[in-house]
Amino acid sequence: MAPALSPSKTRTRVLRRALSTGALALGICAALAAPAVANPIAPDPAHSPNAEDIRVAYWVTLIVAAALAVVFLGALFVALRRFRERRGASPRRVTGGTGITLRVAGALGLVAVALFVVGVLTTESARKLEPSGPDGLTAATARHAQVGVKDVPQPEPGSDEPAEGAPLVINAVGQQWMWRFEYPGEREDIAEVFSYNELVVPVDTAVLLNVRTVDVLHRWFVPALGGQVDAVPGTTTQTWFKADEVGRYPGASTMYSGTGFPAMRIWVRVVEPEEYEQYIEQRANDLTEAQGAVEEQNREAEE
Ligand SMILES: [Cu+2]
Repeated sequence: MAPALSPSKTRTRVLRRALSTGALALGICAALAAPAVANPIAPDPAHSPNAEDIRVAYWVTLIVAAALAVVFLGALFVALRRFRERRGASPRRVTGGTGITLRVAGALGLVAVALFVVGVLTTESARKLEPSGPDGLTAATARHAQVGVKDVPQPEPGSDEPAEGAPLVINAVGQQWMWRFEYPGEREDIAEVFSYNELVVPVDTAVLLNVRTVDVLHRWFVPALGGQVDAVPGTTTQTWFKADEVGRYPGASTMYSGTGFPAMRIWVRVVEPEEYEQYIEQRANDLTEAQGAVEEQNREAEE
């Protein structure tokens, strides 16, 4: 006959069984959910150097926070077990001097300072525009960038020649409730080439966005291509990206801007440089044609 277990041992056994059943259930749920959500705690995969910086900052912060949580909760459980009240004995009194307090506070302070430094470095790196790569559009229109510039050759003062690696400068104008994209380049018949909601850009090319709004506050956010930036009435803000892969990246206006806000989506279609140039040509022809048709109608209306 097995010896009768003490009540505390029975309790430990029940607790252990409950914990392992719970862990098993969680594991099964995670395995089943995995195909649906690639990684539920990770941000979208980065497809631009600045988005990569943001990812690094995210993971460093998450891992440090998780490690601290594990260490402190572990210490708490150990302390609870070790110093709990036992039958027939009074709990041990434990006192810690200022020495241990200062040491723990010092260590935590160092962790906080280290995180702060990582944050400053990654933010600075994410803000700085990188030059276009060898597979990008080389005939990019160079204009002076107001954002910090990381090794981007600036054009000679007074020169119209674009510098190598210079960014493609595009206006992203928010309005209730869509985005209008204005592409660089002189045109004869139309003021400019523009598109709505879908921005088409060449791959491996630094794209500098002048973000504006014609009405209320909007916010630009394409997670795979960098951080969020506000479109503020009366001013121009800038952000940039350099897409590393052809594809279509979704984004959204992430600031509530009125009843039509949910429809205010963004798509960035990244294509090969030749395809970009074809797109701009096609768009220019379509717009010229549309403008001609409108002028024709106006003339007819006047007659
Ligand atoms: Cu908006």
